[in-house]
Amino acid sequence: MKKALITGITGQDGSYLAELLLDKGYEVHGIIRRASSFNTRRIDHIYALSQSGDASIPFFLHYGDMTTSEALLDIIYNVIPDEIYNLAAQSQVRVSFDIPEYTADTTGLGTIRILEAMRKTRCHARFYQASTSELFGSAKPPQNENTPFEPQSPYAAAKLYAYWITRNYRDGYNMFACNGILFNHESPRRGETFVTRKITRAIAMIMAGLQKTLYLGNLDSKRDWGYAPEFVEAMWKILQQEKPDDFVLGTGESHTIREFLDEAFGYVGLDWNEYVRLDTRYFRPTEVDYLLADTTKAKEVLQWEPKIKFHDLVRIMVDADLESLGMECPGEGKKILLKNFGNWHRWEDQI
Ligand code: NDP
Ligand code: GDR
Repeated sequence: MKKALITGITGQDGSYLAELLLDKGYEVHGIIRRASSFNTRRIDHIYALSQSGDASIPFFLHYGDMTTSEALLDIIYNVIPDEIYNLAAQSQVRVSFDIPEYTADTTGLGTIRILEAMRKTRCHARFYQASTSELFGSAKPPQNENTPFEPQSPYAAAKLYAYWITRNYRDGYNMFACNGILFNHESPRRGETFVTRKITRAIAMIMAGLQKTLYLGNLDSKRDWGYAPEFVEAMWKILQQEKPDDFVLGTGESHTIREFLDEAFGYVGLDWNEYVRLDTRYFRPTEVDYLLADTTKAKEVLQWEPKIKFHDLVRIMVDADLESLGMECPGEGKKILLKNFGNWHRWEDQI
């Protein structure tokens, strides 16, 4: 049985990746950080299954923090993983302007702490680094593996360090270390402060009569939004290749925030102009205007191409947020998931 270690397992991607790897027969270990309130809601259903005595759910959690090596080293030494997925990060771009030093520590130095822990413990695991389209910043679209990086935030600058140190350890120490340069990917488990989820959650709250106004920032930036479960599958594929390499992953479709509002509010028959107000707090000192993935390499080498694009993604997210408030949903998103993946809440339904 292969063993995988996931940092950031309590996040959107970590939770989907844990499910995928368990489905593939892996023993899954995850690093969580101590908090005064519960931060495991995205993986509680997996934990519950693992506690039920079902031997097919080998799932283990360890306390650690990316800002210090102490636990990271011990965990890697004791678990001896075959694959490490480094997903932990202070991942909010706007917030990185408020806490740049902490962001550099977690998102940038956190990566070297894992790589050094691997080196010191002679761990030969394959290593995946969660790199990002934010690295491209103001570079002209479409962006691919050869596009020069022009980071536009403390978050992106920290990820730039992580990207290069991953390549450096690959070249210098012959490690199987890879970067997945992922464009935005969303889901019903997306953090509530990211713009897509903020919008779909607000729609559900408005429909339920619990919210009247949605405050947003820049509506003109363009993003290439995909569906997170498909992207974690590509992370795994990257580590199954014969040689370590870096890959851009996205949908090849880009839309403005305005278009997301049109699509999401339109889906439930509302006009967003009646609810959305601008709040300068959500503007960034420097913005990334236009991201659009050129995924030629991923298609050719990984044979990976996402099925879910903008139109379907919006429906999946709005349906899920309406359902989570106990509201009736139009149901197109549910149908899309059933058609493409044969399920709706696959893992949650097993509890
Ligand atoms: P989330 O913000 O949902 O999850 C981040 C994870 O990192 C959480 O588990 C969080 O723990 C953990 N974390 C944060 N700080 C620390 C710390 N100091 N020590 C230990 N753990 C910490 O991110 P996503 O799942 O969306 O993204 C996963 C990774 O991929 C991130 O690195 C992100 O930057 C990157 N990425 C994401 C993209 C996207 O569109 N989603 C696109 C490209 C890259 P807690 O739950 O306790 O906060
Ligand atoms: P991003 O995602 O910065 O692309 O980073 P986010 O959803 O935060 O912003 C996307 C765009 O929407 C604009 N925007 C707002 N954003 C937020 N969060 N809140 C608002 O109210 C709002 N109004 C407008 C932003 O200005 C921006 O242009 C995400 C994260 O997951 C990163 O970790 C990851 O690396 C990148 O995607 C790829």
